[in-house]
Parts: sequence; structure tokens; C-alpha cells
Amino acid sequence: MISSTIRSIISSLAVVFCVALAQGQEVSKIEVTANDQMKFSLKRIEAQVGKTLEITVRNIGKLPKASMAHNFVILKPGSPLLIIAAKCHKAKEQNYMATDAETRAAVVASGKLLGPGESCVVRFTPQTSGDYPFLCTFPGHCTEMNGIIHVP
Ligand SMILES: [Cu+2]
Repeated sequence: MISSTIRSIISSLAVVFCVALAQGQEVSKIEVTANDQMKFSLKRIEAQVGKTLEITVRNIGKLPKASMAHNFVILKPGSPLLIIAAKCHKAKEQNYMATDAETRAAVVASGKLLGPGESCVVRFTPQTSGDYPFLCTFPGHCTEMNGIIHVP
């Protein structure tokens, strides 16, 4: 009697554990392209709390990296996008990713600076709901190359 109760508790715990495991492994994959006209192919992306979003970022342009490169930087909701962008513009030696405390605190995920034909994968698992701004930090790009990852 007792042992069967224990067995049923253990088996229901196992089910809960497996469901949790399956949820943790859930990944949604999307692709975002960036081009020579300073445009991302998406301005708005949907994501879910606790679910990993795997974004393949592809630079489909042809212009040389020195004059037209792109990256994909995701910020916490409410981050000062223009201030972060201005700091990154000055960080040429760091591939336009500033390393000061404010920027590091604001950035939740980012990918490398992409020249023509290059791509990278940016993984992001939102922990709270909100509108997460994303941008390209190459100088002069953020006013065109920005958008929102909406997490309801
Ligand atoms: Cu760009």
C-alpha cells in the first residue's frame, strides 16, 4: 500500500520533470537578414518567456565590411537605445560593442560584426515579459536598423 503510493508519487514526479525538461528545450528559430540599404528584414519579432529564440542573422549585402557591416544587439526593455548606440559607435576597436558598465548591463544578447555574406546565430531566452529593443551598432545604422522583440 505504502510502496504503491510512493511509486505513484515517483512516477508523477517523473512526468513533471520530463515536461519541464521538454519545455526547457523548446527553441524557436528565425532568420533576420541585413542589407546594404541599412535594413533588417524584420522590425518586430515575437518571443515567449522561458523559450529560447535562436536568431540567425545574415548580412546579404555586398559592400565591404569597413563601410557597411552589421551586427544584432538585443537590449533589456527600457534601455536607452540612442545612448548605447552612441557609445558603441566610438568602440571601433571592439567591433562597435562598447564595454562600459551601462552597456554591459543593458545588453542581453549580441552577435559578431558581419561583413558581406557572413552570418551568425544569436540565442536569447527572455526571463520576463516586455519589449526588448534590438539594433545594429555600426555607426549611423541604428536609426534605420532597429526593432522590437515583443514578449507578452
Ligand atoms: Cu548595420
